[in-house]
Amino acid sequence: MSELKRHAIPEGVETEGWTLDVSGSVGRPLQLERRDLTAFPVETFTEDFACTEGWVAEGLSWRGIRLGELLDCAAPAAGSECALVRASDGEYACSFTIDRLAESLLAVELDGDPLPPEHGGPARLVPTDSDSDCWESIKWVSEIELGTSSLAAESTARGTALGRIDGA
Ligand SMILES: Nc1nc2c(c(=O)[nH]1)N[C@H]1C(S)=C(S)[C@@H](COP(=O)(O)O)O[C@H]1N2
Ligand SMILES: [Mo]
Repeated sequence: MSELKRHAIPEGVETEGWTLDVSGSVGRPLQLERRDLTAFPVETFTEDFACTEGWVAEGLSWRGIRLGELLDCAAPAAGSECALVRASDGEYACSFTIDRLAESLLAVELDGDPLPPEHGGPARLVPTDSDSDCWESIKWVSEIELGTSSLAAESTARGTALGRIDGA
């Protein structure tokens, strides 16, 4: 298979009036709308995406903003080491070190088209390191909360993804 799998868009996901909050230990909290993203430079990142459920989508070409650019605007407080990235499908959340998050893309295009809502549009967090897990590619990103490493305890993404396998 060479395409992402199509999953239903969960209830409560708002793709029309999308906003992204950057909150927590920042000097300047942000609330961004889709059009605010056009102020940032875009980059392309190409990868094969593999899900632990056993499927692969080859050669995906993501285009979006390097998260570090966004984080700089929010002026992270000294000592911010971790971020919890939340999505609008219920309790879905995943923690990242700030350094890893800064290297990730906030993707708004996939293979040359605007990122479709069924794949997380308008914006999906795409880690750019080679050993990322499928649940870290976060669809419908709604909030990035900066803080200490204690935020990692609030991660639900891994459990949600692995629970889909156990329950299969
Ligand atoms: N918000 C959110 N993002 C998510 C998930 C999810 O349930 N909610 N599932 C993850 C997992 S486990 C996979 S494999 C991919 C699936 O991406 P796709 O639906 O575009 O195929 O989304 C990831 N991102
Ligand atoms: Mo997955």
